[in-house]
Amino acid sequence: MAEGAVLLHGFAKPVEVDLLADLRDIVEQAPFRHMVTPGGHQMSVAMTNCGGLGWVTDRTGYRYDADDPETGKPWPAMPPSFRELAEQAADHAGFGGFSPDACLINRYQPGARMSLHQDEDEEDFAAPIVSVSLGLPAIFLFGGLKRSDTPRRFRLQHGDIAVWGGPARLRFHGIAPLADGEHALLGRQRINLTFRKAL
Ligand code: MD3
Ligand code: FE
Repeated sequence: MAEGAVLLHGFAKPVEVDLLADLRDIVEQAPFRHMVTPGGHQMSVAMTNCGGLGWVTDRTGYRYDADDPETGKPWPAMPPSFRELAEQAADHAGFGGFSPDACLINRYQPGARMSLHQDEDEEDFAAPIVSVSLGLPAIFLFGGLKRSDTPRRFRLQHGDIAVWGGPARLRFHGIAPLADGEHALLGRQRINLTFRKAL
């Protein structure tokens, strides 16, 4: 896709059933919610987390927190099915030794989008980010290092994994409004898992 960005087409398909079973358990403990940005806008994407740290936003800002602000309890643990897949994908992409401490789980229903942004709330930009796409396909917008750089468009499909490291790590990116459709396993939604080393 670009220097530092590797797309592993269909890499998650062999373990899709395990991922979805573990996702159900996580969402029972830490339900999806629409968080509010520091600017006061409610996000169209619903989010939850698993792992030692979770990404949260509210009126006070963006941060990683060990506890779910809705329940006051720690985020559910990162299941081995999630961790092993992310570590194997990072290895395949040439980023050996990746050890994520956070997994942000995004749920897109038709019309939900994520505007262009950089992921810069992590301590160490040397670690890559691994993203797993499940369910309905989405158009991924891949920009440059400046917000004004015109993004290229890539289609991310069920089972695709992308690894973003090196010079790609701080590129602007987003997701175009999700088109409606029906996925055999997930119905009318797209789920994206992003594995990060937050600390
Ligand atoms: C490129 N999520 O959660 S994943 C996010 O599909 C996020 O839900 C999108 O952007 C989604 O922050 C895109 C692909 C992705 C994730 C992190 C990146 C691409 C990236 C970090 C740097 C460059
Ligand atoms: Fe992002």
